[in-house]
Amino acid sequence: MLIERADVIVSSPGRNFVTLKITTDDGVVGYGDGTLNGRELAVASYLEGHVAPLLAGRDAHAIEDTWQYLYRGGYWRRGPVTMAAIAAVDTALWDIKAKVAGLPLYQLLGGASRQRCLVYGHASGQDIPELFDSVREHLAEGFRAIRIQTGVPGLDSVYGVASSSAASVGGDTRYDYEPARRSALPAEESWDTRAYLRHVPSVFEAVRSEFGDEIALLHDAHHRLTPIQAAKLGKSLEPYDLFWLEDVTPAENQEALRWVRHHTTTPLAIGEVFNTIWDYQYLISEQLIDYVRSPITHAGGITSVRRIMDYAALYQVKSGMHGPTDVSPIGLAAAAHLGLVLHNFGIQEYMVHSEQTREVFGPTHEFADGGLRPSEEPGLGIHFDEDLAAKYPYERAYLPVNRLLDGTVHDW
Ligand code: KDG
Ligand code: MG
Repeated sequence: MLIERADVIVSSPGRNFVTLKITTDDGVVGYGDGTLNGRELAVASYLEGHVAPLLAGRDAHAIEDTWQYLYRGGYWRRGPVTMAAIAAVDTALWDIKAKVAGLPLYQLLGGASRQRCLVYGHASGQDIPELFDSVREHLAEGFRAIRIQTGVPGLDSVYGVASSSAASVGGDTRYDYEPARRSALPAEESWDTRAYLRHVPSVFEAVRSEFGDEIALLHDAHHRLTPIQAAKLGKSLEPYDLFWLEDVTPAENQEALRWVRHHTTTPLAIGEVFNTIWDYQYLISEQLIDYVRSPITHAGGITSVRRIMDYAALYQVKSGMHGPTDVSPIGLAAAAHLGLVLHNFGIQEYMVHSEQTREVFGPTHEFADGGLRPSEEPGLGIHFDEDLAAKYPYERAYLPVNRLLDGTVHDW
């Protein structure tokens, strides 16, 4: 069975997505996600100009060979654009293979190790009462693990905290928040680390005393801290028994996490901006992290995330794949299939996509009892509606930029 063609579809049902559609000479169609938030057109151009022309005529079943052909054969390795493009191809080929086999993808990957993948949702609020409402909504929906983000006194807006205007995207009753905003230029937000460090422990204290010890709590520091600030935060959150503390320092300086580790037993998660196994080699072998955050969409697809997780298993490091709205329902479906199989699965992030997004992608995975389970349909279980997607053309959108109070551009 040969690949006949590969088509790139950029659409914006509620937000921007890059979707790759691969069609075989037998007429089997597979879909892959290559969405790179705020840089979507770079992946689309990489796929259209440099990858799609190489795929026609290749054996659709030779997934590993195609992965190596695109990764090693392209000479230029790694990087988010390259690895999102390879991820889109890899995921679409797994979708095809499973459809041809007549099996849900998880069966081809080794079969289920659990009933469903534990997920965490995003509760947030500008202040404690708003946050509590959001936590209550999540509990009512069945979430057992919840990420907690709040506004910080003195700061106008904080990334990751839902604003009521976001509810207009797609018309859902609940909408977590949209990481990127549609605009010609990125929004600029101000940031004050000292105010943040003072505030966060009091938030977790309030949440634990209101909701008890059973619920798993997570927090994302968005790479904003120096090693010693991160160590202080980890230590100050120890009484609240976090499931994890995410992205405490910028991911580039990996040695920083050793400093954090020296000071705290709060579990650490990192890697949503990493894209290959090489980004994890040191962190995992030195046992500086507890959870791998790379999503299938940004790290070369199912083939390479599986490889990272098998390596991580040697060190008892677990998965915690990135799952914001900028990972499309295709990427999320792939994560649900792989997560069901992985022995060292930890947790899956699950931000609910807007209704518009779900209408276009037609996902069939199900959320129940605090977890996701892929459907039993052959393949990924995605029913992508191309005609509907065409009604939502790309709209420029960016993640916000953070500035410190003195005006300096900051990490985030
Ligand atoms: O595209 C970037 C966002 O998806 C990211 O900032 C969200 O940090 C995030 C998370 O953990 O979901
Ligand atoms: Mg994050």
